[in-house]
Amino acid sequence: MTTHNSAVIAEPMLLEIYRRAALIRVADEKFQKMISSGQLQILYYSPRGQEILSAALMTAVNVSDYLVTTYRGIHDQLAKGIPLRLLWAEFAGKATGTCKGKGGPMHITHPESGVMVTTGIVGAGLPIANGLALASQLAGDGKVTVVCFGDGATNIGAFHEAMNLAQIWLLPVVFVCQNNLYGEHTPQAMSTGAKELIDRALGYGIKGVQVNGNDAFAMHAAATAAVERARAGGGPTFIEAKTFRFLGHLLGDDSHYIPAAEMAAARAADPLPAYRRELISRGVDESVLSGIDAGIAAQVEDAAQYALDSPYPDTREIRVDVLKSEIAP
Ligand SMILES: Cc1ncc(C[n+]2csc(CCOP(=O)(O)OP(=O)(O)O)c2C)c(N)n1
Ligand SMILES: [Mg+2]
Repeated sequence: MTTHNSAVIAEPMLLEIYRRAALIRVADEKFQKMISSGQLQILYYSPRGQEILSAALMTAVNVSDYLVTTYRGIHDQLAKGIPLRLLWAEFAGKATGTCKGKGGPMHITHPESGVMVTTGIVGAGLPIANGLALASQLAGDGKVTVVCFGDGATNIGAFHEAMNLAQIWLLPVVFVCQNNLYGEHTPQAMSTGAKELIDRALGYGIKGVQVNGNDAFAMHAAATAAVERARAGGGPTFIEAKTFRFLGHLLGDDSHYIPAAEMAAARAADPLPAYRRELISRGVDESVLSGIDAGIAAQVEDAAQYALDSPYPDTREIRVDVLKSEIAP
């Protein structure tokens, strides 16, 4: 497994990874507060613990590159660059959201940021990503599609079909398995015969990379290599990025099925504070990071208030955007 890669990442990029990861962390905490206090009534799948993975991954792609992600996708969506206000408003079901409040948290879509689909159907994103990548290949537009999914998704038929087809057609797609070791309440060993998920790539002749997803340097390097390879016509890569979810499957889950020692060890190695310490040890001034933190805190408060103040969609909107040729209200 790849951990700390010695490849040098320039300081602006290191700070950008920090900014995106910190934004995810603060937004996640605010979402939790709003849900616990009843200001927001949604099912919430926290990405807590997986912030660095997304930030390091999405800084390896362009805004115009495509992303397909899942219900546990707020880290990916924010790291890809969806404006915070629009994301928050969509989570709150408001007319100012990315999908005019009609998609909700499970269906975040914002093509302007390259976020093409968010799906609640486990494994469903992979064939869709192939479709996007095929369109790019045919158009020759040079775009790469990244699709994120969990370890549990690697047991779904669509995963296997999509991996096979992507390799045969050398599609410009990067399959990123965010392996947090659990699917709902089931540990990987109880649902999956293969010990290492990376081995699944072998069966399809796909290049497989196993990486510590919580290590920003290793994750960014692995993602950059996979994206460059796809863009150059080299075909797909399967990245197994090891990580951990700190708050169970969805908000309110007490994680009783996770051994206490496993949870404690994961929390002690919380990737975001570890990355912050690493940056300081590399000479980044703490005041620079604190300045980023302060800006994010204000941005999050602003977005949350924007969502609360925004109106719900008009009921006449219900039949609009359903079909390509819209039905007039
Ligand atoms: C096809 C399908 N089967 C089952 C479910 C119910 N379900 C929702 S999330 C989930 C667990 C998926 O785990 P994983 O892929 O590891 O993602 P994680 O939640 O850990 O990020 C399951 C089984 C579903 N949404 N879709
Ligand atoms: Mg999982």
